[in-house]
Parts: sequence; C-alpha cells; structure tokens
Amino acid sequence: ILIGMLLGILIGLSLQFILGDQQDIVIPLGLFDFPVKNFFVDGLFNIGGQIFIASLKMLVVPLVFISLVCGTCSLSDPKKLGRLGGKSLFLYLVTTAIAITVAISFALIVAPGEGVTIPTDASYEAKQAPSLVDVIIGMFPTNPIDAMASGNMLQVIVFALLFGIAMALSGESGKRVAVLFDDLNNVVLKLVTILMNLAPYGVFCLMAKLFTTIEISIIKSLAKYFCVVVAALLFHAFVNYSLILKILTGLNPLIFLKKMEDACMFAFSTSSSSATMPVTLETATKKLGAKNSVASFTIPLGATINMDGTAIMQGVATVFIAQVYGIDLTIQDYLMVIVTATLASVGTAGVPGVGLIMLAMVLNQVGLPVEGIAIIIGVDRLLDMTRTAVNITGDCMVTCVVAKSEGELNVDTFNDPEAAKQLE
Ligand code: DAS
Repeated sequence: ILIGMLLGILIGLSLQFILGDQQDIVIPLGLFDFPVKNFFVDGLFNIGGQIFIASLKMLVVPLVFISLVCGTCSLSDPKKLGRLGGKSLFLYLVTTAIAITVAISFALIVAPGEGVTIPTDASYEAKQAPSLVDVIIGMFPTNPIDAMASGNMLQVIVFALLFGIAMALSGESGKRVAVLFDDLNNVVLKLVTILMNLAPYGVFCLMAKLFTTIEISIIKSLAKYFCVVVAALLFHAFVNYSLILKILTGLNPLIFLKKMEDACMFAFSTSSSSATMPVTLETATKKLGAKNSVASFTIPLGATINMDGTAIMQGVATVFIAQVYGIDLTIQDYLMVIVTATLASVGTAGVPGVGLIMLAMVLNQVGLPVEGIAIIIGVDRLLDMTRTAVNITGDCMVTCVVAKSEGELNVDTFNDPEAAKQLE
C-alpha cells in the first residue's frame, strides 16, 4: 500500500511537471492523437480511485450493523454497554479538547497569520450544520432500512445497539439469530480482506489523480499555516496519544503507532474516516487485540463523532484568520472555540466536508469572518488527508483504552508484531 501511495504521488507530480501550463499532452499516433492526461488522469486513475472508494463505502453499513449487533448481543451484562458508551464518549470529547488546545497554542506561538494579505475575492458560503439538538433527536431512526440506505451512521449505530440488546434478552430465539449474525460477520470480514488486495492499486490511482491536479504552489503562500497544522497533527498523534495510551493502559505506544500504519494510509488516501472504517475495525480487532464487543461500538462511534485532526485544523485556522483580519481574540474567545469545536464534532457527525462546516460554526461563535475560510481552502485538501489519518488513530487509541479497562483487549495480540500481517 505504501509503494502504491508513493508511486502515485511521484507519477502525479511528474505528470503535473510535464504538463506545466498545458491542459493535456497529445501523442500523434497517425490514425489519431492520444490524449495522455485525459486518458490516464481523467480516465484510468479517476475510475480506479472512485471504484476503490465505492468498494470501501459499500462495506461500511453492513459491516457496522452486523459487527455492532454481534458485539452488543455478546455483552454478558447490558450495563457494560452503558460503561462502554460513557467511557468512549468521555475520552473522545477530552482528546478533541486537548487537540484543539494544542493547535491554538502552536498557532499563537508561530503566528502564521501575521503579514498575510486578505485576498480581495475572499468569499465562502458557509453550509448550515445541524444543531446538537437535531443531531440527538436525529440519532433515532424512524426507518432503519432508510437509515442504512442513506448511510446515516448514527442511526445505524443506535438501531444496531437496540437490536443487539433485544437479541441478548430474547432467550433461545436470540441465541439462534446470534449464530446467524456471527456467520454473517465472518463473511463480511472476509469481504474486507478480499478488498484489501485492491488497496495498492486503488491508493495508487487516488494519489496519481490528486497529485496531477493539486495546486502545490498555493502551499508556498500558506506555508506557515500548513506547517503549523501538520506540526500540531503530528504532535497530537505521536505525543498526546502515546502519553494517554501509556498512562491509562501501560501498552507500548510505538507498537500501537506501527500497527496503525495501514489504516492511516487508507485514511490519508481516501480522506474519509467512514470509508476507512472497515480497515480501522480490522486493525483494532486483528492487530491491536481489542475484542469485537468493544471495537464494534467504539470504532463506528469514533468515525462518526471523534475528529481530533479536524479540531486541530479548526484551532489553527481560527487563530490564523483572526491574525489575518487583525482581530484580537480574548482567552474567553479561545475557551469558546475549544468548547464549540469539541461539541461541533458530535453535531456534524458524518457530514461530508465536515472539517470546513465545523470551522464555519467555530468562526461564527467568536465573531470572526467566515469568508476567511476562502483563504485556507486551497491547502485544505492536503490537510484533510493528514487530519483524517489522525482522526482514525484517535478512534483506535480510545478503543484500546476502553477495551483494556474492560479486560477486553488481548495484550499478546497487541504485542505480537506478526498479528494480522496478512491484513496488508
Ligand atoms: N475527512 C474528514 C474525515 O473523514 C475529516 C475532515 O473533513 O476534517 O474524518
């Protein structure tokens, strides 16, 4: 997968360099002219990349529903579900608050917005995100089939939990259905493994297309902003997660980070926590040793509401935009940013392009001009890839902490470097 990704980036950048300002390279072949970019980038790479993402997203709803039903009905004590929910929600919110605090601190130290001129055409139409109340009410599906068809993950999670609890309380019938769901879970996990074989090619196509077309030059004008976000992301993933994991579980953070490699490459290539979820779930159970009864709940929940990487972008972007517009924010404003961004990650669960929608909410909260988003949107695509990798790493870290605290993590599997190597 790593080779596929690097090769794709290399080919994409080379094509971009060869193309220069031309729209396409045409090779005359006598009978017809062969359009290189059109055929490879808009054709082959585009089709390959979209099919790969579609194949991952195709798995998300069946995998989450079946594994969560299996996980929930296997919980011997339904009260345990309350503990799992409480612990994971608490940890998800705390790590997001830590993330944005780190981001604001880094941005205040480096001051990336100083001296950046406001482009005259800065305009950005903020899409409205649902309110927290709407999200909480909206978590309960009126039609579970519609929730699955539309990929409303919070509703799928709630229905799966309720169905699993009902199965656990249904005596013999519940036991018979549980056997069926266990078999279904094995089949869907086999499908995930089959699709992993596509990964190197799919990742190659996604990277080749992206790096042929992405505006690398824009990074220069926003270099400080870009570097501060990446530095905060790396700090949060390598330092904060390592400290929390070590302190709360005693597990070796280096082993954890090494085992997160594949899932992070998927997240980086797809820029989507939900598309990466099948790989994240496999990583949490097969590589990190968390039992399905925990991971089947914490991973889908995390992919939906836990976005530390996104919160980091929001923290830096808020300080950056305030500096560009010469607006001084008070300590109260920054505390408001931390609370708003932390709660917004729940409020914008699973919304596409969630990072910028949440950022508009945060900027509004502290009276900053939302059109400031237009200044940073040019580098957002590259940052989205990196922060999505941090988002899913946070999901797995919390899963390890919750599983370990419930005695549902197999430490031998966690420490075994060979565990699930075949997942690649
Ligand atoms: N791409 C989002 C995700 O899937 C993150 C973001 O938009 O910031 O996690």
